[in-house]
Amino acid sequence: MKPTQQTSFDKATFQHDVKMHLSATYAKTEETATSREWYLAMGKALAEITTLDLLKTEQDPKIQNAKSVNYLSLEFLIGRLTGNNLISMGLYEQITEAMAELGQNLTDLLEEERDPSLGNGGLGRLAACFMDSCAAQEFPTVGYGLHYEYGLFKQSFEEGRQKEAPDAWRGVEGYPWEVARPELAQEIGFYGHVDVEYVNGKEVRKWVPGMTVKAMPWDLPIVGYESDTVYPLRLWECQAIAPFSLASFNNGDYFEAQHSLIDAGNITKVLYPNDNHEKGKTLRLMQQYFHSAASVRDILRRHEAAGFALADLPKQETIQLNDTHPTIAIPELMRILVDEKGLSWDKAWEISANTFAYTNHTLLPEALETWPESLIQRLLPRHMEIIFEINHRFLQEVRKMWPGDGEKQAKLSIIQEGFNRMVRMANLCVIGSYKVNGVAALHSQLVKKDLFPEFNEIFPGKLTNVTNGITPRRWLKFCNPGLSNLISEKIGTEWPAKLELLEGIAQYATDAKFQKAFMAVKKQNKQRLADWVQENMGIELDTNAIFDVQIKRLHEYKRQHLDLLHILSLYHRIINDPSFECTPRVCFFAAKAAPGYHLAKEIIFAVNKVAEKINNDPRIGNKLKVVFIPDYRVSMAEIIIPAADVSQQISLAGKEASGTGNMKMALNGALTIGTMDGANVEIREEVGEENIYIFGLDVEGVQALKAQGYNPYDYYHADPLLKASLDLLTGDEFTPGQPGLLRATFDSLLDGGDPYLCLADFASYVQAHEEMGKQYQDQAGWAKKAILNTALVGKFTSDRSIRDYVNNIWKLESVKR
Ligand code: KOT
Repeated sequence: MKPTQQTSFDKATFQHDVKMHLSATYAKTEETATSREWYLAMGKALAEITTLDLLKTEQDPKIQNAKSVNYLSLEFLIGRLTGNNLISMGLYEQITEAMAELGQNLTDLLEEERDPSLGNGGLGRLAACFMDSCAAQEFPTVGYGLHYEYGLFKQSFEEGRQKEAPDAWRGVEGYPWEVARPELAQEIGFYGHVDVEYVNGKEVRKWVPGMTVKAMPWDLPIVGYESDTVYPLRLWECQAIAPFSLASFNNGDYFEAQHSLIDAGNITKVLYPNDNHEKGKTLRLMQQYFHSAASVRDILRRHEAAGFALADLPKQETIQLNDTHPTIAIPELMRILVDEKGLSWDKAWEISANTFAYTNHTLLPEALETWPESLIQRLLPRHMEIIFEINHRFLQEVRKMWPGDGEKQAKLSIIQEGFNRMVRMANLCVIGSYKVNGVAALHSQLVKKDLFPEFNEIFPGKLTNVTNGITPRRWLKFCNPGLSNLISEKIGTEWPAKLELLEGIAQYATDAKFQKAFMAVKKQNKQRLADWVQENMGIELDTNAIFDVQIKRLHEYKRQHLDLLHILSLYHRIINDPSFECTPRVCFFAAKAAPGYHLAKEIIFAVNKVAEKINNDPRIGNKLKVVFIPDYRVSMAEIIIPAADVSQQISLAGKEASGTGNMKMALNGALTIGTMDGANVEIREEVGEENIYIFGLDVEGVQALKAQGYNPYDYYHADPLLKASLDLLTGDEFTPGQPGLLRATFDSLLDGGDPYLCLADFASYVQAHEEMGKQYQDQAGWAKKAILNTALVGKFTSDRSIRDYVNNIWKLESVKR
């Protein structure tokens, strides 16, 4: 094992530091401090250790001279840091003891931390897992994101309807793990015009911004697992440049002077709550440019400080774009190289196009970003010129490849023609990057075949796959200590860093003693979740029931309403068919809907209303319960995932790029019921088809059905169980005295055309559930399958994803400290 903090930890010093922070930072004595203040003081004391290691890593010449990856993402859904960092630092036990001696219970203190919810869902969480894996394997990395004042909204339910509240994740006291780096602040411009000068007969164009703000970086420590390596997650906060309009201040117009402050603060005020959907708001583009510009400048600053020539940028740095959200970094780098550094266009392009790489996370048309040309022109006039130039040169290549083919040109052009001309960010990304990857094998195939077939021809070899992964430190070792200990007893303690080793427990899949122990851990985890539900929602659950879980953003393509239809079918059969037997189950949902996504909110309402009725209906008893857990977030996932028996991954085939919740639950011993979509396909390959329940149409089946003309009424009329289930939504069964309240969901599935083919997949979904329910009655058989799921999903460690990026895209070396 590598030397870690563990070896140099001094308990007395640490305890002294905690007490010092309690009094000096939080103005409390040991007697008056609350749990929250103890947590804050402990966090500060720990952060002192990691900040020191962050600076040492940053200043290590080996790191400065090595090639680094810069991960640019508008979202990093990191979750609470304290527990995870303690595990990485190897200090969990020592700190438990140190705090106990101060009269504090570590588990309780960890509960005081608010989740930094600086992301919406899969894309942001992936960025967080990737940071963890880069640090664990010591691949030099800087994560660049935004320091939102408010993270993803807090969700509550009022009469079953979603309500949103702001998420002030830093509290009034600030977040103990973050440290401001004012010496690294940048100035970022917006608006203005382009000046043209002639120097030695050469045209020099220069952007003169009309407004300037300050980008203040805050570093969060990303601690390498069992190593002293700490990389920064650098989050930019927008501030006004001080002194703000001194003139108007002195004129006594205090409020006028405050204006610039308020406007500047707006840019990083709040995370946009859209997942897999782009709304095209000006402030969002400002966020994107602010993030890109500050990050690119910081990268160049580091590069130049280490003494490297600009021409060597691709040798020293790679910039990974997490979807198209930071695409404007491409014209920004070009602008700096050409306008500020005086490089020729060709030289600048060679540097830029060999520095950027782009990850695509979605095929959904509504999520593919386009921005009005007029908006970019106004906000970033020089960038628009550069985009035109990139496009002009690229279209020459297109004409060479497909002479006279106007259609191809129109399709591949960065500019989408029309009354309002739009800039297609994905096209700019593909043209301006040296590699483009999808996030699961199936998704990457579809990227090549359906999304960018012509780009795949014109740039052979550029499009590739890196299957997503999850960090086993947070998603097994930390969140499921029971299972972790059981695994370590059998195969030792190296598995969190080498997840392939889990295969070593496959040999115990049929060992009755191990099966019992495995199921006992699952039972404990189910009890922990049941206790949470009892305490927070007042619903009593039986842990002998199947815990069936669908947790993810609410989106039609993810088909939470198909899950609801199945629940309605169970309700219908339990009540109407005395001979119907089913294994008792608890159906868990957790999901936030984008505040402007009407149907998604209606689906939440429908599930809540159905749950209310079912949970209180004596005819149903313990056979079926439905629990919609409010305010889904990373810390909630850490309780739900270890307790799952069944993992629902039921998106329409071809729509879910990868999914990562599927990996987390399989790793924690849940059996997947899922479609042939995203990474489900690869999970099936790993665990074997007898250990997963696959149902529904595959991508070809979907395409064929759509081509033939899909009519949901055909299914509605042909299948009495489906009809009965759907019809339950039209009356007042779940909304007594108020018929029709759940119509929106019903309508979307019939008159609305059922765009995600729920009705087509219903029968095979019900059948898969039946088989699974029967299997659960055979606990030994179930345990075998569950153990094999845990044992065989080692591929999905994000360490492997990162090694794929390193070997196939980033081409960099690990640097041991
Ligand atoms: C959001 C806005 C625009 C474009 C894409 C997104 C997006 C995609 N947000 N989350 N995703 C998910 O990314 C995950 C990580 O790759 C995938 O596992 C998941 O399938 C995507 O839906």
